[in-house]
Order: sequence, then structure tokens, then C-alpha cells
Amino acid sequence: MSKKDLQLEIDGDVAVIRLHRPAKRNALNDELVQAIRHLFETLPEKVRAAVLDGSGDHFCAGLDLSELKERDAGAGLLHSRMWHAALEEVQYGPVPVIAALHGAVVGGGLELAAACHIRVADETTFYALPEGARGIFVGGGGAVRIPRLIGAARMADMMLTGRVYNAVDGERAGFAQYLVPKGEAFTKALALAKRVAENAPLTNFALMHALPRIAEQPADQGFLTEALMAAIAQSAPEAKRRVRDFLEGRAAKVNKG
Ligand code: 1HE
Repeated sequence: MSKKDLQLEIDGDVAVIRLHRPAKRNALNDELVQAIRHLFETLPEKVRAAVLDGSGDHFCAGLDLSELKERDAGAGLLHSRMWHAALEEVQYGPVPVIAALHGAVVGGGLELAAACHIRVADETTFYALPEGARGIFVGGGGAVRIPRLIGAARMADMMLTGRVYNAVDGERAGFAQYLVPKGEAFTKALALAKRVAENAPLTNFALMHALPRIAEQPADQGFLTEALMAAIAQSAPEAKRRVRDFLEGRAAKVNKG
């Protein structure tokens, strides 16, 4: 991998991270997967949110199939765990990540997008899991994360039949939280990242680390975890200041949008 295959720019307190292998449709070889992990592990401390984008007409074509060689079961297991470690660093790394989707979001590219916290898709976006057709299975956490976005039945259909979701149907199914006109995903994602970066750090921590785990817990345990997280968040000086600002008329009201 050339170092240029993964680009990082810092825009204020937002990190803009870009897959940059447009000639290969940003296909993820092992080095690029490891580079993603390393980059999220070493983001500068001042960064409060990140945007993940892909150069060219496609977000990401998934696993670099030219590297898919004969692996025995043990090597295949370790390869999948290597992806897991990298995408865990995206999901449970230091800051919320907003994916700017366009063109192909397929296979491992969809697994990567699913590890992000917010997905913004433009009208050119399409989602597919060609693993089914290639005779393989997802290995980058997709079997865990994708059903949580769209449900196991839709994922099974995609892999069994090769079904491709377009941008509109994909947003309805739950792949993306935002659908924007062609070419506007990055601008929208950056605006959202700037907004996210203004949140109290403990609020962002709670949403990244507590919420997905609470959602998986039995209700009885989830209520307790929620109460603990709420107590910690509200005890921070930042929370007290924000509440005081509202009560004293200095903070924005909720507006209808
Ligand atoms: C690639 C890859 C790739 C493109 N690995 N080289 N992913 C897939 O099965 C998707 C395969 N890719 C495609 O279906 C298409 O390339 C796209 C729909 C994404 C884009 O189409 P298009 O017409 O814009 O590009 P292209 O002409 O198909 O590809 C341009 C080049 O990128 C070409 O190489 P070239 O040397 O002939 O120019 C392609 O071979 C190369 N390329 N995609 C390697 N994926 C953790 S497990 C995850 C398992 C998976 O992700 S499996 C699904 C893999």
C-alpha cells in the first residue's frame, strides 16, 4: 500500500479520512485495513469527530479480491479477526465517525460503513453484498452490524439473491440516516461532524460506547447501565454549564428543523 491510499486532513477539530485508491475503487487490501486501524488509534487528541470518505466515483468496492488467495481455515480466521480489530477501532475508537457514501458501498465497504456512527448517502449510492456470488461470507463484522441496520432477513436476501439496494431504497431500509443529492454527501457529512464535535465529550462517549451495548442488553440490565451512564454524564462540569446556559437563556432552543 502506498501511504497515499489513506489520507488524513485535519479541519479544525474534525478529521477528514479518505480512502484513496480510486483506480481500484478503494478496494481494501490488508495494508489498507491495517492503516485504517492505525489511523484511528493515533488520531490527534484535538480531534472531536471524523468524516470517512472515498476518492472517485465509489466509496469502497470491499475486500481487495486480488489478495483473496487460498487460505486454510486458521489463516482465514485470523484474516477476519484482523478486519474486526480495525473496524472495532472505527466503531469504538476515540470519536464519532460520519461516513460520506457514494457509488458502490459493497462487501467489506458496506461492513466498513456499518462500523461508522452516521451514514450520509448521495443519490448515486448502491449497497450490495457480492460475497454470496463470490462463494464466500462476510468477515469484517458485517454479520453482526448489518442486521442491526436493516435486519437479518434483508441481509440474507442480499447475499442469497445478489439483490442491490439503490440509494432511495437503501435509506428506507436503514443503511443511511441521510440521503442527499449527487455529490453532496461529503459536504453534509462534514457539516454533521462539525456539529457532533461541539457536543460534550461525555455525551459522545455515551452514544458511542454505552448506547450500542445497552441496546444489546436485556431491558433490566440496560436500564441500570443507562442510569449509570446518565449519572456520570450529568455530573460533568460541561453538562452543568450547558444546562445553566439554557436555564439562563443563553442556549438555543430545540427548533422544529
Ligand atoms: C477491484 C475490486 C475489488 C474493483 N478487489 N480489485 N467486492 C466485490 O465483489 C465488488 C467488485 N467490484 C465491482 O463490482 C465493481 O468494480 C464496482 C461496481 C465496485 C465498480 O465498477 P466499475 O465499472 O466502476 O470499475 P471496474 O472496471 O469493475 O474496476 C476498476 C478496477 O478496480 C479494475 O481493475 P483494473 O486493473 O482492471 O483496472 C477492477 O479489477 C478493480 N477492482 N473492485 C480488487 N473488490 C472482510 S471480508 C469482505 C468480503 C468482500 O468484500 S467480498 C466483495 C468484494
